[in-house]
Amino acid sequence: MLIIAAVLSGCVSANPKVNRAPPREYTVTVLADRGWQESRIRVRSGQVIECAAEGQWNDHFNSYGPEGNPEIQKGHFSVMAPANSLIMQVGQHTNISYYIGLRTNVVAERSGEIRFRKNFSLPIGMEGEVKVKVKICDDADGDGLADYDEINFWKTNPLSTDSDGDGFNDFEETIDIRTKAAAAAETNAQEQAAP
Ligand SMILES: [Ca+2]
Ligand SMILES: [Ca+2]
Repeated sequence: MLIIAAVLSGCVSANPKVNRAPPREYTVTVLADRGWQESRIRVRSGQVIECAAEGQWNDHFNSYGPEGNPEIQKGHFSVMAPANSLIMQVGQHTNISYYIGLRTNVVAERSGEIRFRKNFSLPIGMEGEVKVKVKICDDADGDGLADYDEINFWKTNPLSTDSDGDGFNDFEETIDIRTKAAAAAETNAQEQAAP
């Protein structure tokens, strides 16, 4: 019996832990005239990295936002992404890059420090900067909703991808709620605006 208890407790400790702390938030400046730029933000494998970027990079002819130039695709960093767009890696010596653009959520495939750069173009003659708001969230059940938001906002189970067991996962259900809430707010505004 003791052996079974030991094995069971081993299983329990292997379960994902729910992190009740609010997400960590940072702002990172990414310069146009540099290569990879370290952020000093470390993530663990499985954490969700939420990025929202704004600002502009310029050369003599054009300005580019974080979404880059969609007419020219470049695949120099193992991701096919618009030229002059914002891209990210987790750690050095990785062959995985992520296209960030204006707004993207990434699940870290490994642990390490995240870093950013402008997708391939010659940095010479370019200037400007893009600011990236970065939010690091734990997501114990891997459903794309942060533990903190599940506990405090959605009131869903941070250890279940389908809290009410109806076959629709929590992420899909919260998208639905968000859409309905936005529509209701719009209807309210229209009703109030009506004479
Ligand atoms: Ca979750
Ligand atoms: Ca459900």
